Amino acid sequence: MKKRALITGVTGQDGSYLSKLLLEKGYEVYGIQRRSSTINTHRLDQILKDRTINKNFFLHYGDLSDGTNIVRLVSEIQPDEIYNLGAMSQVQISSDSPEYTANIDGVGALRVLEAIRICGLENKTKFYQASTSELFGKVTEVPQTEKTPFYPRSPYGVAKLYAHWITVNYREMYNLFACNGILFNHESPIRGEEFVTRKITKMVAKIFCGQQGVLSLGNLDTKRDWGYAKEYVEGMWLMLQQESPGDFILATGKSTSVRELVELVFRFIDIEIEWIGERGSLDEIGINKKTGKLLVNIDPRYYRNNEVDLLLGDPSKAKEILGWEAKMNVGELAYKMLRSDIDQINHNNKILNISNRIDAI
Ligand code: NAP
Ligand code: G4F
Repeated sequence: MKKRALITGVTGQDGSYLSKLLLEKGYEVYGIQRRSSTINTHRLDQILKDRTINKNFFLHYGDLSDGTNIVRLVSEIQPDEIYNLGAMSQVQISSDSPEYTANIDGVGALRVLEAIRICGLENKTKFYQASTSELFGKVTEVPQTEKTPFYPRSPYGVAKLYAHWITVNYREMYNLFACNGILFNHESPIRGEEFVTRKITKMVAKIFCGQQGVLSLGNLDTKRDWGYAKEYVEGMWLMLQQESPGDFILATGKSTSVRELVELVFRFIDIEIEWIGERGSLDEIGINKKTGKLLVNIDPRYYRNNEVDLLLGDPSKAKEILGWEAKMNVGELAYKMLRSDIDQINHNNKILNISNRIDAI
């Protein structure tokens, strides 16, 4: 019998990488897809077109707000593993929709855990919760470990805090094999375009391909621990393959500011950014040092009321117990994303070389 995995959030960045990984490992993969008026499966196109693996891949309509739907799917599929990746995952937007975020990101996890219990699968189904470094919020220590106290700073972070603790509670109350993956930011060429890394690589790709544009950003001086999503989904899987369940940080152990990331991505296209104006003010701009052309400005709409200033994870526990370690550094990651964004714009395949200065990072 093939192992069966059920994935919520299958159409997202992590859902698509995890589906591919599990299919390659010989699983049957069942994904919960939201009904939408536009097609939302573009990240799954490769799998859907690949005859060698798509026969083991099944999509079902559902939603984390719909408890009966989840119970029915869990009852029909009888999964060995459930990965709860579905979420309203944009931190800033969670302030516009705090109640929805609590319902999906917080209570949604409870609905999946209850479905396991209602179906009597406590001894069969292992559960992974997509927990997050946003829980550390206003950090109380650097770097953050599994023992660092939580201090979330957004409706997203607070909703995820509920999901995190209800997962721990179901593990302790019902002896469920339930793990929280406390993942630091992880990106890829299929990262959502409203996240800062992809926003930067997409705009720099446009500029490189001769299109007009200025990169409008918020706070340039926040720092994130950015890793490669494809490596992180392997860590999720490893958590569910251990003898006993637990909570694990996945991170690179290095952090970079938004400002540094902007500079490095522009450097790939041989542009050096010069910052002008008071550092950290709304008037600060970034220009092309050689030509004086405006390339970066600050838009207050992207500033956050409750900013999380610095995230830096200590992944030692994952290394020691899971044997997991991040391999790709932020420079290689940014290069990969930029290359992919250029290739998407450059349909006629004109050869466009960007300088690969990863070594300089
Ligand atoms: P993503 O690309 O935004 O994907 C989120 C997924 O959740 C999408 O498939 C989305 O469906 C689905 N979803 C949204 N609302 C839903 C609902 N009401 N019911 C069911 N599904 C719903 O996020 P990601 O980057 O892959 O992240 C995966 C998970 O890890 C999320 O829970 C996120 O909060 C968490 N996380 C991410 C990071 C990171 O850096 N990427 C770090 C820590 C934790 P549509 O495609 O229809 O929108
Ligand atoms: O790319 P971001 O929107 O990611 P953020 O808020 O760190 O959240 C991501 O990582 C979390 C893990 O720590 C996940 F749980 C969550 O689901 C999501 O995947 O913003 C990164 C930083 C922030 O400090 C933000 O203020 O970049 C700063 N920033 C500056 N200008 C911007 C912008 N962020 C966005 N999205 N857009 C800007 O223009």
